[in-house]
Amino acid sequence: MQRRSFLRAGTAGAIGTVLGGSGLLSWSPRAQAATVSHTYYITDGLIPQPDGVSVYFRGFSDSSGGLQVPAQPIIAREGDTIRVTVVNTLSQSHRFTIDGVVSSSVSGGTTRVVQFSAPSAGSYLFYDSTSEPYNRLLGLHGALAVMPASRDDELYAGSRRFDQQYFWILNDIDPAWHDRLRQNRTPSTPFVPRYFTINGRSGRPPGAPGNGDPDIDAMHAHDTALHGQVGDRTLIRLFNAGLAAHSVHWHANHVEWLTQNGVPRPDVWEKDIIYMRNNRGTNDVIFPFDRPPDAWPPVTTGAYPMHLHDEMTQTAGGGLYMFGAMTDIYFE
Ligand SMILES: [Cu+2]
Repeated sequence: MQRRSFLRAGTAGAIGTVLGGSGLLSWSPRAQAATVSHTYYITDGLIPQPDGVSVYFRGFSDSSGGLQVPAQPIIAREGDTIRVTVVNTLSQSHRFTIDGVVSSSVSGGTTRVVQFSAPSAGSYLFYDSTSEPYNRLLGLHGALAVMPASRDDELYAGSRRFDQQYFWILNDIDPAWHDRLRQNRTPSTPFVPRYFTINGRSGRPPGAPGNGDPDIDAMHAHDTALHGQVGDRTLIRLFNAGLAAHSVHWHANHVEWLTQNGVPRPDVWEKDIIYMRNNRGTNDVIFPFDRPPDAWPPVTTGAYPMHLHDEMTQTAGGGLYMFGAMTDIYFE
């Protein structure tokens, strides 16, 4: 196996702009610390859901005319300075927050440069903490990965190693809440999520509109579906931007569970299901792309699912099955 050092990341649903494709982001180790810059435009708009209903979202987008949920990830290294320019195109004030690292407000219609030192190696959710949790649920969230200073294949110095990495951000959507927030009013009904997304998309099973379209179908999206050959150890940085806790289940292999909510686990367990805490829970795991041990006769290629084992998340619109938070794993 050829060792590959690249990151898979990409755009989610976009409105009024051409999707950016899979957006493979290269990463290579460098001798010097650097300033990593990214500009986000806080925008809003409607994103169609699997049952055809268009729901209001806000996002940290790559252009003033687009809408991206979640934001494009930021990748930095320990020692770097991270410089995020936030252009708030909306009229209300919003924030750029990473818990324990930075929190800066950006008034409506203004631009603010948020500069901070990269925190220690690991995975971080950035989000708008204004009117928590509402703006986070509306889509104002994204991921920051900080690589160790000296290596491009470890999660933190001395961790188990990987060959490629992905970001999976989960969210739960209650359209009644989103509609209420669109009117700048506070939700007054219990939280009843009807859509469940991974990197902003839901599954589209065979026969459904959008099936197989990587811009729409979470089972085929370039930034969610895992692709690898046997031995291509794959780090997955998982984030839960939503209000519901989840149980994440991989088929084919167990994952090596490295961290939970930002803390390295004392023992690396190999598990097929892990718990995702709600409200900004995180996990880092390695999907090892080992030959699927339970297959007979033995195989080295094939497609397997990753889905959540809390059943509501596998539906959309209150019952459409296989239109929820799931993706596929391709042994190539
Ligand atoms: Cu399963």
